[in-house]
Amino acid sequence: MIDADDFLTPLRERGYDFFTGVPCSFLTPLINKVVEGSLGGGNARLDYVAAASEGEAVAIASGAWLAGRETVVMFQNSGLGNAVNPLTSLNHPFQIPTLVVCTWRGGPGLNDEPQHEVMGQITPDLLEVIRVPHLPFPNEADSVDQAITVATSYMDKTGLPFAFIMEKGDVKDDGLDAPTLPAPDMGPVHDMFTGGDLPGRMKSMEAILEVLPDTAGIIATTGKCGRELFTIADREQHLYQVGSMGGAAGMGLGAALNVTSPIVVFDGDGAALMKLGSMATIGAMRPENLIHMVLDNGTYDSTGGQPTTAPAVRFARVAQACGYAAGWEVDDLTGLKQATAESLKTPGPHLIHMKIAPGSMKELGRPTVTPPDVARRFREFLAPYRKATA
Ligand SMILES: Cc1ncc(C[n+]2csc(CCOP(=O)(O)OP(=O)(O)O)c2C)c(N)n1
Repeated sequence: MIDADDFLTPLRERGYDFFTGVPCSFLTPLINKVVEGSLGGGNARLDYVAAASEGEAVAIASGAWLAGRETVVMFQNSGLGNAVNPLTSLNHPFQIPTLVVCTWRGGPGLNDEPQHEVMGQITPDLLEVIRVPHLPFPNEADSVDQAITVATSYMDKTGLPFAFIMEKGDVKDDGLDAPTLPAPDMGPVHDMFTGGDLPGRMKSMEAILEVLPDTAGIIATTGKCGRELFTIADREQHLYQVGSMGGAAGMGLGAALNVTSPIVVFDGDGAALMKLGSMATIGAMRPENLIHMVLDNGTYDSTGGQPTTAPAVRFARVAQACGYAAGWEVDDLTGLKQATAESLKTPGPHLIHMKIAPGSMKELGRPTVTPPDVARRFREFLAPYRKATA
């Protein structure tokens, strides 16, 4: 058994000071110490984002890495299932590393709850299947450095995640309580819907690009959105998020928290619905430089136009209820440009709900630049705008 600081101090010395995740009772002593550090107490200068799901945590950490941070994602092995999609379709293709601390409920010798039985039996195997190498969490003070060295050298060499599997009692419980987050004020929603003919996704993105400054980083959701953005222009400030559907908002949050330049997320309605919890995380963390655009065609356009449930959803009002600074409801290019310009001028986070027509050009290209190159050039693009970390 080690103290939380036995692990956190050497981690911080190697630059790992951005944490996110979802709690597990086995993680309590570690996570509470991180939360305390993120709020300025004890082991100060750690950042912690309380994610709504483990998959979102992986996306947030990826965004933070793009903004220059070294990251740790902590969760229960139940949540490893939630994280499989981004670990395999975001970290792997883009070669984005993160140190995973995954607990082992239902592990050997534990008479645990029935819901942990299967995952308890397969946790190490599942990590191997998804190609995340792992070691037992270092639970003796003199084994911590060596374990961190193995993990970091693997991540440095491959650009891929590495996991520690934490068992019950690995970290001493010092009875620290984690404080709750403050409730943000509710911002306005500007209803600028006109009910006229809807422009398509491409025309809408072109209109937004006319307004955005060159300092803005843009993260485009999976499917045709990224492909269309690439077709309009391939620039270092564009990140085409192939895979990890629903992860664009989390990635945008992780990036926005760590840079001063505007971060703009081009989300789809289907993708936004898949990880709607991200809106609560964004509202709570309140990055002023984040503009979350939901390009809502009411369909899963990229997979053949099946209906989404978005016609029932006023995304800007959901965002408002989640604590965004402002929401905008637009359905024409004039309103879209105006909402974008206003969002750049006033502190966010902003959600712009843009209704668009389904469909895209017939011969749509795919990014010819590889995901690892896209990630690295985006990271370099953001480098001059990194916030100073203590
Ligand atoms: C986790 C996951 N589920 C399903 C898919 C398949 N898929 C790729 S794009 C897409 C549609 C996305 O819809 P939306 O976000 O509304 O964007 P649009 O295609 O309309 O631009 C789907 C279902 C996927 N890539 N990942």
